[in-house]
Amino acid sequence: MKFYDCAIAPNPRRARIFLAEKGISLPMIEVDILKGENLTPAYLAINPRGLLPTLELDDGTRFDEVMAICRYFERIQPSPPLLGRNAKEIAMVESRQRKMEFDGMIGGSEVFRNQHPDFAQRSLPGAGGEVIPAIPGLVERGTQSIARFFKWLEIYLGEGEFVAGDIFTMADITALCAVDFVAWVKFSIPPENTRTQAWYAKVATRPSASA
Ligand SMILES: N[C@@H](CCC(=O)N[C@@H](CS)C(=O)NCC(=O)O)C(=O)O
Repeated sequence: MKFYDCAIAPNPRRARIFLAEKGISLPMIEVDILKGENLTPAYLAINPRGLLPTLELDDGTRFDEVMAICRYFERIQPSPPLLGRNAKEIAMVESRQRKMEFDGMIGGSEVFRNQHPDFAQRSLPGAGGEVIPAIPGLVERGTQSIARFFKWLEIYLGEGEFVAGDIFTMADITALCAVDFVAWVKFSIPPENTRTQAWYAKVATRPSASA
């Protein structure tokens, strides 16, 4: 197997943390997004959408999308469970994970990509040969998504020790990566969100967080 990675990028990090929690190590192939290596013919032959991460199985099958990669490993190595232990938990992890991804990761991406000069013509991730100019108004909308992200994260953490209940799951991994990602564009956990502050201190110091 091979894992096509980009060390600084937040989505590959979600998958790396998941793998580290499961104790799985894979050969990693670094593809530098800032240098545009993901848009070269060599990488587009591996992933025609130019996205990271991508997993390649020993039989040559390749697929991207963090959740697809995580589901694959959850099935072949269920322990420790990171996507829920029963029907109710599976639904809760899915629901919360998506909200952390949409509000936090995508909100952060809207702000970052629509104001960073390196992405002025690459405002959506990946490639298809198109030019996708930045839309300044999306910085404002992304800002609102990030506010939602912090608001709901604090509410969820009032219901249990972790984002989707009493055990650490993929919902925590995505939320952690989103908190660290939105810091790139100068957003941080509001000081009054004390549950989130305490949760962050705990999850950011797990060994997997530095994966
Ligand atoms: N929904 C995808 C998102 C993948 C994604 O957006 N990856 C970014 C890195 S964080 C990327 O490949 N960017 C390529 C680019 O900016 O051209 C997933 O969950 O894997």
